Amino acid sequence: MKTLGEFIIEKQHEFPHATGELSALLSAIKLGAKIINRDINKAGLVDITGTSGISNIQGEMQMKLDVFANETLKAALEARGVVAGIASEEEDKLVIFDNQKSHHGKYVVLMDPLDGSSNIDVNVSVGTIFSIYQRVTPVGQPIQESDFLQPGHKQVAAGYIIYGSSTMLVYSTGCGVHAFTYDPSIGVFCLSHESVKFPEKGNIYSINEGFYSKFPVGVKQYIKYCQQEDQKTNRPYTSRYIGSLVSDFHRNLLKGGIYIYPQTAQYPNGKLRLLYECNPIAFLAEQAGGKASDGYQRILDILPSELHQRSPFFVGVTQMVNDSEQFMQKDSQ
Ligand code: P6P
Repeated sequence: MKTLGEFIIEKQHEFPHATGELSALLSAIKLGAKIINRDINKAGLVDITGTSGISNIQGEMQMKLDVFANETLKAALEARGVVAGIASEEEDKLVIFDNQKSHHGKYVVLMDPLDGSSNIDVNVSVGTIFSIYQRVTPVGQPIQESDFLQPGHKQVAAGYIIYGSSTMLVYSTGCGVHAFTYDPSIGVFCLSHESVKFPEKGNIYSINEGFYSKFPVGVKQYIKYCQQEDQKTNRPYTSRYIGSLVSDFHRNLLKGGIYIYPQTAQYPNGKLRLLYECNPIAFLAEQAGGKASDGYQRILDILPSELHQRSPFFVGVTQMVNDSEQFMQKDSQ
């Protein structure tokens, strides 16, 4: 059994110039994940729409789990002194870590602390998504938005934690995708899937078909393609949609599939956030031999213009993303 901590250090030693700062950062995320996991498992006791009515030992009322997850990860990252600041779905603006040590941190982190949190009150799995960059402004000065508005291919590392039937941490530093399963009896993440790759072919498609009438024609045509009978290409595919990006992506990564959240009438630029949902998942997808686009261009090449901008998202088995792009591009001609 190899723990996440051992694996991180082992991988660090493969980089002669590694200073251990990224290892410290990943360990902070590991700590945050353990704390969030503990409270998610008590979710039945916490009224996620507000406070639980239960006060903790400091006499503070328990807070909504996604706010709790955000505060937990912020505190863990700030304490390590290697992160200069963060951007989060739970924060309108970027958060500069004000302590002296963090001013010299060379990394910034973007995160969705608890994606799919609306599923918690129906006991459906949810996730934390994180994305790590080296800052572009000089170390020692306060970070700026430009440190965060980098194209996704500049990511140093990315990953997610999925709080499901088991809790797993899945990440990549650009040398493959590795997955660790949490063993609560000893409080460690153990390596369970090394160098995860998408299957060559997939037959699962994940999309909220309730919005079918609002989808672009190319998406409608691709859905019909997935539903057609064709033995040679193993169609019809299976429709699976949990409504939690991390859960849908994780299943499709292991079993082979595509997840699509396209532009709709309600979300003309797509619903998912480019910086802390699409980019980290796209980074993992490519590291696992898959593909991620907005239907037309590579997600990781998009130059962001604002922290919370949205993007249409097509991610999964390369062949399946290619097929969907063909319908999108034919439709736009
Ligand atoms: P819809 C959760 O709110 C989320 O951001 C993703 O995790 C999920 O895939 C998607 O939105 C679900 O959106 O519109 O299908 O409920």
